[in-house]
Amino acid sequence: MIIGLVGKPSSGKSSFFKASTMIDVKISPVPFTTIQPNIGIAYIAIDCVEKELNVKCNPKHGYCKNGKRFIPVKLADVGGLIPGSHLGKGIGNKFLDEIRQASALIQVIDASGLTDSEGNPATNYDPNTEIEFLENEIDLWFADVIKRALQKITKVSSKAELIQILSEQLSGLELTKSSIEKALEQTSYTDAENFARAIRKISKPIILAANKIDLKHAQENFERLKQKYKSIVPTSAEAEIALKKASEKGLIEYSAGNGFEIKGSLEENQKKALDFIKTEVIEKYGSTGVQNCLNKAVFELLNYIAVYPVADTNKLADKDGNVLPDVHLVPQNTTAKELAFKIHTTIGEKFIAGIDARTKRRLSADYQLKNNDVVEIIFSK
Ligand SMILES: Nc1nc2c(ncn2[C@@H]2O[C@H](COP(=O)(O)OP(=O)(O)OP(=O)(O)O)[C@@H](O)[C@H]2O)c(=O)[nH]1
Ligand SMILES: [Mg+2]
Repeated sequence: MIIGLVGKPSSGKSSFFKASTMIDVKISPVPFTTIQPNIGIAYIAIDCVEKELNVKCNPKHGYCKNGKRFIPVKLADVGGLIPGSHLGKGIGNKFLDEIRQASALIQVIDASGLTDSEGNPATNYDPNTEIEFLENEIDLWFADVIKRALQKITKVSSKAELIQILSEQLSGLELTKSSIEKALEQTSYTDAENFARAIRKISKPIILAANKIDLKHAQENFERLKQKYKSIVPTSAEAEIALKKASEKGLIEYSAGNGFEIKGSLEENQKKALDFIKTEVIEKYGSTGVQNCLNKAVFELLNYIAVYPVADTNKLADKDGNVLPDVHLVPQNTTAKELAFKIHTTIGEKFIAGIDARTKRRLSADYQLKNNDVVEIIFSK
């Protein structure tokens, strides 16, 4: 799965990226610092089922710490968008092609209101303005990609054929047939711009990260925006970077998504910085919000669930004996057979049945998986 970070210049996209991946990318208050996209691995955190099932897991991907399972996802940080990017303003919008395959977008906004639409210093800029223009720029980029694909369509004789052709032509956008169908219910594909807006909303929903929440006025802006937008999470990417660094140095005990405990002896400036994060971020919002925002993108915005495939329901392991080796993040209503295809095309094609590891019950091809299901897929050899 890919999650894309979008937003105006200087909102803190690269800071959010660094806070999530700990890859040392360039961060600066100068607009358009990022030109070449940054791609890295971030983690979605869930309560691992190892405790409930009384085993110790050996993840093949990601890791498990204190019962929290960290599942890798791809995160992409791209350049800043400004009003008119679709007309080539700023650095244009072509770099968005890097996030064609994204399942969800996180718009990083500067909740402090201390930068304007182009990322330059300002006082009392209303972050609502950037939320609105940004969605529009994303939709117009999407419309461009879709228009180019639609040019190749000449004659269609049925709705099913239309959906088939659209899904082939738009395959680069990682769209499901059902999302195309839903968009077609709202508008005709010949109205490319409205069709693009509809399908963008369905296929690449946006969650807001109200970033720089540690700064003055950010709280009041956030409280106001919260009334209008359902998917919005207060974040301080800068605080998350500082906590992860302090943790690496052994100064604090910290696990992303929580508060922290001081354990080393601190210099005066380190103590001051950590005190600030504690009173301005952790005590007000519970965490720096970065982990929370990634999690919400997957579980609330996309409504995904986590499932654990295993090769042996008694040992809860793969064929090499790794216990609970994998966790897959899949859309709600994913069936046992669809999961088999996600694991491997051949396993999907040779699917016989699934087995629920908890009940040992047999699961049919169209069994809809539930969150935290542990399943074995039986397939013909
Ligand atoms: N106080 C505070 N400053 C932040 C936070 N996140 C980012 N910043 C600062 O905001 C400025 C811009 O951060 P970047 O991460 O480079 O922003 P960007 O969105 O990647 O910018 P472009 O690449 O130019 O589009 C830097 O000076 C960061 O240190 C935050 O949570 N709190
Ligand atoms: Mg950047």
